[in-house]
Amino acid sequence: MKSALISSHPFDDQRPGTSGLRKRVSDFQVPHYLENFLQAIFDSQPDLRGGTLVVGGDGRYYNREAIQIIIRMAAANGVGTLIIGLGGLLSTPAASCLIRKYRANGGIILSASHNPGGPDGDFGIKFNTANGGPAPEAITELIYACTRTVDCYRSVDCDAIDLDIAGEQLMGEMRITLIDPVTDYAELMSELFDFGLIRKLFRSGDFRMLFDAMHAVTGPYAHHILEEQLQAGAGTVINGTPKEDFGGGHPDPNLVHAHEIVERSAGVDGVDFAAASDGDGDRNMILGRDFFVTPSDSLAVMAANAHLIKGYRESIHGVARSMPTSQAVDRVAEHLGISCYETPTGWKFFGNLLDDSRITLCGEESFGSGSDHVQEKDGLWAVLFWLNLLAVRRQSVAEIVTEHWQTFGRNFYTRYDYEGIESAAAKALVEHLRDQLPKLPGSKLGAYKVEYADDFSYTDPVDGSVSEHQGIRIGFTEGSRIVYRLSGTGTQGATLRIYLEAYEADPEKHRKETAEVMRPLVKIATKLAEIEARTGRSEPTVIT
Ligand code: VG1
Ligand code: CO
Repeated sequence: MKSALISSHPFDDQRPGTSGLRKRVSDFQVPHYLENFLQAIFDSQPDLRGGTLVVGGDGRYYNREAIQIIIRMAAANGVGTLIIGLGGLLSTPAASCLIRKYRANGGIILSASHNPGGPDGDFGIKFNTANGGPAPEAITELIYACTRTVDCYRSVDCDAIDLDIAGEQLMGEMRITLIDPVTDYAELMSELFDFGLIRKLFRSGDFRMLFDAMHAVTGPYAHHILEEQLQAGAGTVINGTPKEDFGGGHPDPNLVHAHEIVERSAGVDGVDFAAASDGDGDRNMILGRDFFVTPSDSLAVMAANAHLIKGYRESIHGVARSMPTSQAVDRVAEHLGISCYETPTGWKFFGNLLDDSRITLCGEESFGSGSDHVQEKDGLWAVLFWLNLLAVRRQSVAEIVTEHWQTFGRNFYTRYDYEGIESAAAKALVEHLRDQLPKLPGSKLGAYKVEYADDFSYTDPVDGSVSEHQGIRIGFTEGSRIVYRLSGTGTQGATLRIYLEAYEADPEKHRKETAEVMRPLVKIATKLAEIEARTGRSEPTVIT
């Protein structure tokens, strides 16, 4: 089979963001655009030559075409073995699981996560390293540097591979293995959680759950694990067939986009437990009857109860959260006498801490949590963790969380997103905030006194690498916080995120509405950043 060198020209917009390179589908369809980025991966990762590469995606529009391009370019770039999920499907955590299990040299995951799909939607590509985790900044920067000079790429000319037939085949000297995307992942889950006990919970007859796969990749995983292995009953999984356009929806598991399970877990007839996952299966939303568990609380509850769960019974080494995530888990860590790390947004920053066994559990406010079982956040894992916990404690979700608050206090939390604002205005807004930082400490904003104000910088404790400008933090003396940062996953204009947190120790006040508690902080945050004047927006696009 002959490998050809095809000439192209460098694109200047291929710097990966928070989680890989994300663009409109139409951008990826520009001739040579995807190919150039792939060549940059192959050029910067010499271990892939003769090595093993895992490939799969969330099934969105252009997934199959992109995989055929990867196959041809992998063969031309001397990859030894390609492991591909049948049908081109792999959830992000399942890809991480396969990279680790089969000791691959890396993986390529095709996904734009929770961003909408379809011909007019988004597409994305992420490179994961041999530890199974998202490439750290040093590597994404190297890939980016390569994209700046790539003016040709290698590919072979051959017929498309049938992605729907399991088994092995050869393409020239490269071995291609198409494997069931669910099997290995499901096996790992059964090692971590007490499937017998969860089955008992479902058999008891007084426990009902719903899982919304949002027409995205977790459908097959959830059908197999929840309905077949755990016998949760047919109909437990809704929207369980992956569609190229996610049924026209927005595969983002939050109260707005996963509203069907919000409705079906409400009221006396509501199910006891409901959950959803995103496009690529790494996010999760957890609901009880009439009860929403914030992702920050979910992480804290998991840490406090890990000793009750089979795979975490021995001990947890430590925990980590992204900087904007609420400090609920910090209080648990303190109570347990374990370390708690605060990292920049994005899973790649947990990688070294997990590899170095400094942490066992970690999470982000953006509906992501995970552990050292893989090197990615993991939606179904979080759902199974909660199921296992409910099976052990035999209490409702609401009871478990309110008891947690009684012990540790409650961190009220909310996030305001202003999507699609003009990039220049967003940049200027952040600059304006940065300029105010030196004079803020000690000053009063409303009824609050500023304790610290900074632009978050992180020094990785394992390799010493420094990541600057990771978000503006303003902390108040009584424990509340305001955080501002610009999203690194959007594809149009800029998205400003404002994260607000307020701590309340008094159980009498835990039942208050979040919106009510947050009102004074919202006022301060929007005024300080001059949101309306600078962006023309009086309201955020989404509140979570
Ligand atoms: C967002 C979230 C971040 C998450 C990232 C990828 O990034 O805030 O916590 O790690 O998405 O998640 P940003 O830069 O837009 O705030 V996923 O599920 O898209 O892989
Ligand atoms: Co995702």
